[in-house]
Amino acid sequence: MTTPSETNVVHTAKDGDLLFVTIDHPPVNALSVDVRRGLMAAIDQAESDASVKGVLIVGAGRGFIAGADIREFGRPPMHPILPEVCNRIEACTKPVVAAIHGAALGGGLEVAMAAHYRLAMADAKLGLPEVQLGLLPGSGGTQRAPRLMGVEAAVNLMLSGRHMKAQEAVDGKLVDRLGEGADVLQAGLAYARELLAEAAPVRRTRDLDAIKIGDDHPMGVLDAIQKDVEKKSRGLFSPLKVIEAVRAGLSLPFDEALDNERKLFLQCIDSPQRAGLIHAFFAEREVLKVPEVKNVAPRTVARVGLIGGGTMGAGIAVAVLDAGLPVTMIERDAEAVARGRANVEKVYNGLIAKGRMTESAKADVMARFNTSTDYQALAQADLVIEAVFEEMSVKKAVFAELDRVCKPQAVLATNTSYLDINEIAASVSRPQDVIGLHFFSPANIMKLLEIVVPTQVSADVVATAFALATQLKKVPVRAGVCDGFIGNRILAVYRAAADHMMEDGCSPYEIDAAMRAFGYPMGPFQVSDLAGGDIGWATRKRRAATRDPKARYVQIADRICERGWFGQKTGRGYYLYPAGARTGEPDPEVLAIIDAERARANIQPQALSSEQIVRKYMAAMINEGANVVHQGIALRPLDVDVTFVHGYGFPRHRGGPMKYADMYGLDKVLADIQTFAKQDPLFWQPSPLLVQLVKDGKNFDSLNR
Ligand code: 3H9
Repeated sequence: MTTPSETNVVHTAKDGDLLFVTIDHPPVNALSVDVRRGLMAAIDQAESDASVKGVLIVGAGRGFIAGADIREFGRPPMHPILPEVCNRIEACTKPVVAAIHGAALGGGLEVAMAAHYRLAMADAKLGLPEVQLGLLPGSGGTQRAPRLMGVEAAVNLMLSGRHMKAQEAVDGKLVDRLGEGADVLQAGLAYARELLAEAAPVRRTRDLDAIKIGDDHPMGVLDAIQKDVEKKSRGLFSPLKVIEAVRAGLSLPFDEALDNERKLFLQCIDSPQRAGLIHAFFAEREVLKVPEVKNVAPRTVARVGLIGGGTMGAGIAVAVLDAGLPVTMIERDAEAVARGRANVEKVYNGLIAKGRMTESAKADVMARFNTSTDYQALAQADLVIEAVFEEMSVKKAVFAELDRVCKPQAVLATNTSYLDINEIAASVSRPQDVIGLHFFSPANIMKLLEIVVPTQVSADVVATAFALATQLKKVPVRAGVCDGFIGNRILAVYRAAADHMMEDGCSPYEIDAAMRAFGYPMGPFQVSDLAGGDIGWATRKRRAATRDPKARYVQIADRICERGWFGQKTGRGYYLYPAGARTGEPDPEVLAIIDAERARANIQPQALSSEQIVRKYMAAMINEGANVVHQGIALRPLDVDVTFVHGYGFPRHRGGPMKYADMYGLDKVLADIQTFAKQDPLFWQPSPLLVQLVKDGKNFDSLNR
């Protein structure tokens, strides 16, 4: 007999003396206010019906519950709030069983921990990933997880945000039983009946004692973890709040510990980091929604070809091999083929050395890797990625070969980072098949993939590129054709602003330190030393003839390169790297070069504070970001945000440069630009889009919807 529940997203049904409760709120059963009300009503129903002896909670569809409804954060809370729901479930006087399949994350796992017994199917993913959203588990998770798993395991789960598999959760006592078979409802019903038959008691997690589980010295464990977090989390707010909540819970009565958790949770909710991280979460999903992909089936990609076995080509090969696809790499002669193969093997050998791969796993992967000097080997490839030298004539020669050998419908992709892909496409007989796939180095690690869409490309080729990105576990961003696309085009501008500041009076070390304090893992001059100064130098020389003679050009980098100081690989660049050190030391000779250049350019050096450095750097980035959106190179501001978070080390907790601009205030950004323009009006031209938005009182986010 089915009883209608109070909301249409939580259904209750009776099966003998068991009330089973199904959360049916696609796509991921997020705990929106209707679900929370439904769960409250279901427990009320169980309590008021004397014939009910136990309760079983399951999720419909793909999983149990993916957590609180993230879209509700930042709005006034609606009752019942999730902590109330969890407490109600735990207080139930009849045994409550949670049967978990798929995702049980955040508030989803907190619901399960508030139940009295837990079963997880083999496909379950259990986790408390709130820190990734700038939050802490705020429905009792910081108190119940330590009681079930022990302090150390629970804190590590919360701080890492990782997903645990079912067996690990059983081993770690988070879950009582591994479900058998494939049907969560059947497995859950069987377990619940078994418990009822045994007259299993109500077993409340709150009544367990965290101190008794696992660690003899939980305070010492917390101290050690806190030290580590302070060192590594670079100013993140919520990880320390997690520790604070757990620490307080070890000495406070349970209800007071919950009140304290709520207080800390609300501090996290109010933090700008929460706003930045949640923006990043949704932006990463929105970037997948591009017009070409809507209702268009991608082409099948079963075999991938690759031209070029340099660092980039090899990284792409590894990314494709890791996705389970076979790769055929073309190089110009046997020696280059051997080098390309060695570059690929080097990546896997590194993993073996770290104990993260076995020799036999490597052999399995390498069995899918083929090489040739003959383009004919690509005749059956479904998609070919060119990663050769960045020069139009070289690219066109490669594409002429591809045009000759590739089968009809093969996707022909270029990994160029700057060149005009429309021109490449126009050079072959099938421009509709040509697209840009701009990987970031190291291509097997960096998440960003700019999908550059030339004018003549067919929609199913774009759809194929997005499908491939998902298969490679990349974050794809659609970009239009222009010099540098989204990322490198904006980079060129804020990098120039950094050079201006260096010539005007800041040392590269001050600029790097300011950007690290902002949240970057490295400053721009450290990045330059890591990438190799020679690359930028070659580009500058190539562009010298076309550079606007009126534009400011800082020559410091050229002076450093002329000495053969290309960064880490030569032992010095902006920094000194004695005896192969990876962390650089300031170099007095570099400071002397900078002084000499200031004198040559007739500049009286003026110091800038860290805050002023960040303002100028960000103003340049935001202004060019606005231009890129205005000209349709990026579809929306959020595409710029995702590009910078995943390709350029932009601190994720700030959401991306455009989100940062919204939070800082677009009027303030514009005012900064207008001030800087007094010194250099050519460089600091306010973007028309920025001007318009300020005039209309709108922000970038208004263009994301
Ligand atoms: C929390 O629980 C706080 C509590 O401790 C305290 C509260 C007081 N809410 O990722 P997908 C949407 S914090 C709303 O593409 P997948 C998503 O935007 C929460 N919406 O699927 C997308 O929408 P669209 C802790 C959500 O299969 C659609 O669902 N939980 C939520 O690749 C499909 O998502 C988490 O942090 C949500 N919670 O991955 C888990 N989750 O189709 C966050 C997803 O319009 N979620 N959506 O673009 C995930 O990690 C993944 O979504 C999941 C599925 C692994 C579940």
